[in-house]
Amino acid sequence: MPVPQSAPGKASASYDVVVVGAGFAGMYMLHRLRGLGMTARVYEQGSGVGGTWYWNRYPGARCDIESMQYSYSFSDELQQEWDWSERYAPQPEILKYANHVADRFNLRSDIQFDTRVERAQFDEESHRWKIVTSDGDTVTAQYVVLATGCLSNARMPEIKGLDRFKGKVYHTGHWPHEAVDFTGQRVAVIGTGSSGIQSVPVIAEQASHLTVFQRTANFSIPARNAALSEEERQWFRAKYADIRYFAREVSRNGIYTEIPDRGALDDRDNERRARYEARWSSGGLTFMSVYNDLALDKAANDTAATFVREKIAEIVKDPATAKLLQPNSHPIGTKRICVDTDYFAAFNRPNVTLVDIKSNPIEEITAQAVRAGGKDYEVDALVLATGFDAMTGSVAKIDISGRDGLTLNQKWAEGPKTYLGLMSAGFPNLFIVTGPGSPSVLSNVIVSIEQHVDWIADCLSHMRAQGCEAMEASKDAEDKWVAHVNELAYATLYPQANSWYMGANVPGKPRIFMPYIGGVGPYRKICDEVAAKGYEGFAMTGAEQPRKLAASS
Ligand code: N01
Repeated sequence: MPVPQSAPGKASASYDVVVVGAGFAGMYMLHRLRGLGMTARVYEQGSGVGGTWYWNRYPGARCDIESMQYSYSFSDELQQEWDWSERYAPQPEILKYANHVADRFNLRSDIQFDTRVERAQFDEESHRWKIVTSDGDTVTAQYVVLATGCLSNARMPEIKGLDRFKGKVYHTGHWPHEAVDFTGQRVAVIGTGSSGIQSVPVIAEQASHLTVFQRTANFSIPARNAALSEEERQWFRAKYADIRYFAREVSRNGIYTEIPDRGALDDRDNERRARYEARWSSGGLTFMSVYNDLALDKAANDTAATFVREKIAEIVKDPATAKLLQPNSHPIGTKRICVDTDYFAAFNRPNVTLVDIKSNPIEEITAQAVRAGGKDYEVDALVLATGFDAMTGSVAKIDISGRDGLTLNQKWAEGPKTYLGLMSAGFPNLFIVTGPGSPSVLSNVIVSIEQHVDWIADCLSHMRAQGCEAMEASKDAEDKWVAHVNELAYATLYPQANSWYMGANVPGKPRIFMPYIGGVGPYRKICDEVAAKGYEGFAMTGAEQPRKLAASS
């Protein structure tokens, strides 16, 4: 198929679509837009493609979803030809894959790297967006697609004295491109979410001493990572049609795995233990799919949480350290469960110390130490594994104004409001890929990315066929969707945790459960039905009837 491309070189004037971000979402969006014959410009603040996999280069970074599934499905040739080397791909390999996709589909000519979108302003007369970039360019586009990622805005913790520290400071979400060698150094890791848990065992191998500062103990399941054999790859490849269908249409989380047929309390103690043992041995996120009520029923959840706590006590030799590492503050799975390689065992090493900063908070950072509980822990380097301003952080950094000059930050001041996680009322022709209110971070995100991108591309094609030039979520549909997202979330145990799903990790951020918990399969059906009913809940306006939109919102 001939691929229409926008003029290469300096952005000058106008495009059908401006896409923000060249991660997995932005790249696939560009590919689909070209297929529709639309002109598009992708702006990417990094110097390369890959999004989260471009930035998160910390030691031990790898995907917690199996590589054969954490990959694009839109091209059968691509999925048949790419060789994943391990069950869980390490970050460099995922980045290599992203670059391969960019080259294979010739995407780079429409991507402008090292460029941030600073501002986007909707013009109500022309129904077009005016976009201002960090290099001072102003371009216009009929549509803007925010493919900015859910976990791409690394968050520096507010710790007194951080700027006075004389050693090197690294954030896991913004890791340098050159190799970092901790050999012979005293290193501190602050934070024990997925990034901390993945990096601790690897840094421990290098550092002369590693001190881990833990505020909240986390549940983590062994990855059981291993090299993939050619046989295993071929098994997946032969079954890809079924696997991808299941992930998209049937599963709740975009992962090919058994669907549990019973609750945890339906089994006797020994049967339950045997099931948990089996999943612990096979490893990975699907530990939470042993039973169908682990996210719903506290008593059921307690059985899984107790099992993991017992495992931690078996692995960690020092009882006091084991006790500190046993999570007790939240039901298992209500903070994103971690998947590790030898995390708990790392605390058996003589060069690793755990410091409990829940009971003895960090007071300050001095020129050469982390001071907590009145004690100075002297270190040469600080690793901040303190997470992200998730789901809304990267959108909030762009100054977006819609109808009547209302900014998206003003509209979302009390929490993000979207219809289907795809659009926000008052912001016509602005789409969000895996936005708040969609399954996004509760799923194998590439499955959710492909679903959103396909939906948006089909929608643009429909608008073109109907001669529409603007589309907008109605406020009524949005209010109902936000209520639905909340109702489902509060029927689960998730809101019991101070998680980044709730915005609880960012001081001052509104506490609202942001992702849609109803499941990937059911969510897709809802989106498809909305489209089949002529984009129910959205108002579309043709060039000749511009007032209809304003009246409907
Ligand atoms: O971030 P987090 P992350 N002082 O927010 C602590 C994805 N991911 O980068 O829990 C001291 O989970 C904070 O403590 P607390 C994955 O979806 C995927 O680890 O707030 N401590 C917590 O321990 C994941 O869920 C992979 O009490 C402070 C930690 O820092 C998401 O990204 C790999 C602090 C932050 O944990 C985020 O993970 C990595 C402070 N001021 C990440 N502020 C894959 O495997 C924060 N903390 C694909």
